[in-house]
Amino acid sequence: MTHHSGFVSIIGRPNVGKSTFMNRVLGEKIAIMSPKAQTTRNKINGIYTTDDAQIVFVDTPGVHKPKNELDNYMDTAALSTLNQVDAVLFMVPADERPGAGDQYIMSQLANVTKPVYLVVNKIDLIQPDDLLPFIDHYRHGHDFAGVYPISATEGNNVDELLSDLTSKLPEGPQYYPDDQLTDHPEYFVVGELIREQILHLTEKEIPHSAAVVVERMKDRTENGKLIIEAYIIVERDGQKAIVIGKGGSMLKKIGTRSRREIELLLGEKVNLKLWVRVQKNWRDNNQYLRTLGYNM
Ligand code: GDP
Ligand code: K
Ligand code: MG
Repeated sequence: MTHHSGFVSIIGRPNVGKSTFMNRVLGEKIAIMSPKAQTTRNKINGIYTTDDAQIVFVDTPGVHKPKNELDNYMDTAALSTLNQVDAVLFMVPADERPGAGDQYIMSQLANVTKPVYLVVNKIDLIQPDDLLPFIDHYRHGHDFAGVYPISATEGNNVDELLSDLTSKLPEGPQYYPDDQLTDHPEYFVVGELIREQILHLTEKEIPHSAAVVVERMKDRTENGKLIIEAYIIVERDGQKAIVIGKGGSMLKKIGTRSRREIELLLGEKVNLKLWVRVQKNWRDNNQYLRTLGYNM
């Protein structure tokens, strides 16, 4: 039996379900998900391993119009993958009309020589009849290697897409061990799980203004718990007050919920210590972006 391996980039507008799809394929949460745009800020590699293939999925930030240096970083992170991978999944939502954002991504796809698949996600939200004209519209814009209507949340058609994709990847060895799900360090995923709760629990500009830095996750307390110390970075004093909440109530909620997720990820008990820091305009500060791991 021949073994296939390669990198596959998942690209599309914010909120079409890229991270949800990758997590479904991996069977575990590697990339955080939320109904808010810009949930995914970095490229997240998810490693999918079967007997005859290993696919490294590159979950990218949604491509959108840049308003600051962080936005620029996110667009570059997404689009720069296009010619570095062995195949591309272009994901669009079945429940929304094609828009300017999709047109822009299509124009970028024109230069891609590797197979590009059109993945129409969220088919659970529409009537099957509504699908064909929709697909036709995209088909006119690119010669796709395949078209797959799927539901990332319910799983329809995902296996079919995976086996087609596998057959198109180059022959190659297994690069990572069977049980490795991502090549990001654990502290990165831990920081993301904390940021996910901030996305879910806060409103307006806070989700976009917040970053998380995990400073320490090693030593154990006497009762055997892993101590994790992390900072939530915001841009203004007012935001700090909101993230802390009345009598610390919001910070406590963020801490409790993310601790549960971190314990699931790591499979051990955690003592999570959270602080909030103000760093003015960090999203426009290239040097600070680098210290947060958003490396241009
Ligand atoms: P991303 O920004 O493209 O990574 O999108 P996310 O994976 O963060 O998902 C955005 C929102 O769409 C979340 O609220 C998901 O639960 C939802 N979503 C993703 N896939 C599906 C799907 O197949 N069906 C439905 N109904 N919702 C979905
Ligand atoms: K999202
Ligand atoms: Mg995402």
